[in-house]
Amino acid sequence: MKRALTDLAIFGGPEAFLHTLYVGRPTVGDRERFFARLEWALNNNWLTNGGPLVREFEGRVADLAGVRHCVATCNATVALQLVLRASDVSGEVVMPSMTFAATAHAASWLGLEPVFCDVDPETGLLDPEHVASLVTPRTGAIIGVHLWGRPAPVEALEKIAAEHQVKLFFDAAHALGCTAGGRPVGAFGNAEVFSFHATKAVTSFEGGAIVTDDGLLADRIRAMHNFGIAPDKLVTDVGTNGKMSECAAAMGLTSLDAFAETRVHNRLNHALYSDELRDVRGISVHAFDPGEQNNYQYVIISVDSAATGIDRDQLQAILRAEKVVAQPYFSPGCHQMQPYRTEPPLRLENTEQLSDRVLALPTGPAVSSEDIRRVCDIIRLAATSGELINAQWDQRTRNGS
Ligand code: T4K
Repeated sequence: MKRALTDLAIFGGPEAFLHTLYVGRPTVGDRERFFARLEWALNNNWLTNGGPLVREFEGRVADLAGVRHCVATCNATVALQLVLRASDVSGEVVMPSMTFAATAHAASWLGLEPVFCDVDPETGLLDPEHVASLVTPRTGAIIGVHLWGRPAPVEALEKIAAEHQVKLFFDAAHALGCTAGGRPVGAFGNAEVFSFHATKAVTSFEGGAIVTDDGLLADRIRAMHNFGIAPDKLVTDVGTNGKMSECAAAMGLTSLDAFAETRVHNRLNHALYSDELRDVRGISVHAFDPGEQNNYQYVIISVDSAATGIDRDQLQAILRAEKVVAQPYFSPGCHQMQPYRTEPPLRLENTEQLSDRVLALPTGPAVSSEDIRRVCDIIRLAATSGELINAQWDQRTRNGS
């Protein structure tokens, strides 16, 4: 256990971990099952273009989301593009700035204009009042993001979308298996999009899925993700290649098999982080609504530098030196990123404050209770030694280290 500043690796102490701890280690599940599925796909001589494993994966994701249709894709970014294009969205798309760049890129890549909205300062979720104020005749769609697996204010957004007759989609990249008002994420708005990237609670190496109850939209997306080829083999739309392969589906199915276990592990990890850090002034663990289901794939802390004396970036550097790779999800907000910056700068006060403070800590089945206790010891020591750290930090900077 580290007790003095000199114990911290950043000030010359030994690293706390032999092996690096990461946010979002892949949850591959039972390797034998994965290899068996892969072998089966190879024997089946069918590797992509809507093969049986992809169809099975789509069925299981649709069931989990409680919807009628699912189209699996090569990733969630392309899935978002497909949804927007297949829905004939034009003009502006209102979305939170507090999200991964992919949400904005998906719209921008199609020539649509992201209009960034502020978020609730506590939850990081879209502020419906601000959304309503940004909807104009140029608005083609609203994209809500279920940030860190917490459901966006779906009812309020559905009301705004209906009132203004604009399309509503949800970026549910973080929210597989989560609920909003007790209903599974997946069935809200016109369509929702999941990610099965390597770092997600369920992975297919790279992968995504569009889920919807709208059969016509699903048919159009299914054609569009396969070069615009309709079931009668005629090209009916400008399409792209957004398909999921059988190999990815084999991984996705195997990771899905392990999802219940992953979720329990993540929930226990989240509870342990919350317990361990409860009394640390200036550090708060973002809580999830106990009335909803969550996948707990992200453990997000907020660093109040006025209370700790150190800021989020310093804490991230201190952890990094100990071989703990924490991630500032998401910082900066999209509106402050180079492609989206404006002059004069757009100010989104809550997003800016939140994105300066948040840090995602390592979790997932690869992270044990012992790991978490050790990470929390480091955070506790750092958060209660702000003044001393800053004195030495200046010294390090002057020494050029
Ligand atoms: N919408 C939202 C709200 C999203 O968060 C995302 C993706 C998307 C849309 C788009 O989904 P996809 O098109 O990707 O399906 C990562 C992921 O690349 C990205 O998928 C994810 N969100 C985002 C939150 O995280 P980076 O740049 O932080 O990745 P990287 O390489 O720094 O890795 C993150 C952590 O995971 C590190 O601690 C290392 C560890 N890691 C990573 C990989 C790739 C592993 O342990 N194993 C691995 O294989 O973006």
